[in-house]
Amino acid sequence: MDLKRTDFPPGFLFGAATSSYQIEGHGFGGAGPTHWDTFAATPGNVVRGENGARACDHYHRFDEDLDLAAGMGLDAYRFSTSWARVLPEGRGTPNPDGLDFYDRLVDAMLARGLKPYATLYHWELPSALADLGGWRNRDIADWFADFATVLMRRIGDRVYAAAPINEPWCVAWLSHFLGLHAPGMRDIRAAARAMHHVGLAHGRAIQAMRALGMRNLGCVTNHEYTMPADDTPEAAAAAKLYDGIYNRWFLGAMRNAEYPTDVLELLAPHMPAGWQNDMAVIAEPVDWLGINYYTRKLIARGPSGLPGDFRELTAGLPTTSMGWEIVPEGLHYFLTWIDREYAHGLPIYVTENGMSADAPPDRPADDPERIGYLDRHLAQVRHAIADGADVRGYFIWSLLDNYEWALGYDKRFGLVHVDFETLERTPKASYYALQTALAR
Ligand code: IFM
Repeated sequence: MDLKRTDFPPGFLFGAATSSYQIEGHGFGGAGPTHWDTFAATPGNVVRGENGARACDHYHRFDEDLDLAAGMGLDAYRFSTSWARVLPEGRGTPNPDGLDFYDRLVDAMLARGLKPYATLYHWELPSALADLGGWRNRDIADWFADFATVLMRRIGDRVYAAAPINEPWCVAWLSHFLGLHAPGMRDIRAAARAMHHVGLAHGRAIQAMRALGMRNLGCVTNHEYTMPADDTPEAAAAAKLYDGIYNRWFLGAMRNAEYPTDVLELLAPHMPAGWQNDMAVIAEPVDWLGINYYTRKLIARGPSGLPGDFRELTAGLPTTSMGWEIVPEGLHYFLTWIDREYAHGLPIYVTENGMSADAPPDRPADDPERIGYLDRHLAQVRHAIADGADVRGYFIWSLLDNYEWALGYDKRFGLVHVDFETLERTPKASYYALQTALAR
């Protein structure tokens, strides 16, 4: 790996990211059922019907996992908290074991010198709230703020930074329009409502955490570098709308208190009444912006010709084992564009970047492609900083191989290999490459 710590400004943070349902083992510790458990139990949704009941058993092995994170020389650890572990019914009586778990987890990070970066919600909605309409129900904003209060009353004094929701696009569009994640809906009215309520819940949770005196609060959005698949006006229009839904909707609302007009043309008929009155709450001030970046998309109009129906193409570039084209310059694009258009002086963190890679079965810790991927993306981070973007940190997805949602346990994003039979952890070559680079 070419990089060394001193290539980055003093204080630049290096971290790794994970999420609760993907690693903890949701079956342990009295967590309530979630919409991911039922989505996975419904045939056809998840490869082999796999779920997060055991995952990496981080619930019992977090000391070992945090030793690995600290042993790599990381400065920070980005984790998420399970709503259903803290409040098994989504509201009402907290689960004492759930609160104790996050309490111990945060202390364990601090004991190892890792700054805790908490995300309140990374996709496992309590089933009791899904039964009430989940993200389609406006009340979710208040339920979520109450969850934020219950949890952060316990750990908020020690988390270094917090963000309410990971990747609002996935929570809303991927899950309610494309139907590829829980709750697996394909309905434009459901999607429009989720697109709005996710932002409202974000704003209400920021207010709730501020009321507890917390600082260093942010938002985390995911982005795909979008281009038309060909020179036709249809492809240009499709790519523009895709970019609006994916890249401009949430940042527009959270940072500028407005939705992009091109996307509103599509969604306005399906939005909840009075949505305009919520924009100030959605745009509640934050202290930093987090961006998750993995790939680009070449977009053409979909077969139905309806707006919102897209075809996604590739152009033969090298891909990860997810089939995602590797386009590091997209990271530079987003860091500089977001710095210009949405940051308004706030620092930016790359809160997720990384790749899934298959390794030969007899050498599961061999991952030269990941070393190359990280090197090339970190070079783009440096380039963006040189171009004036205020980037303060970089988190690799992910510390461990884990549950990759609808793709089950096949896709391996970890710096550390996990044997899902024995649960043995083995640092990969990329782990050691980073360890060396960060010590330089
Ligand atoms: O595994 C996911 C994570 O949950 C959210 N961001 C993208 C990752 C890779 O798909």
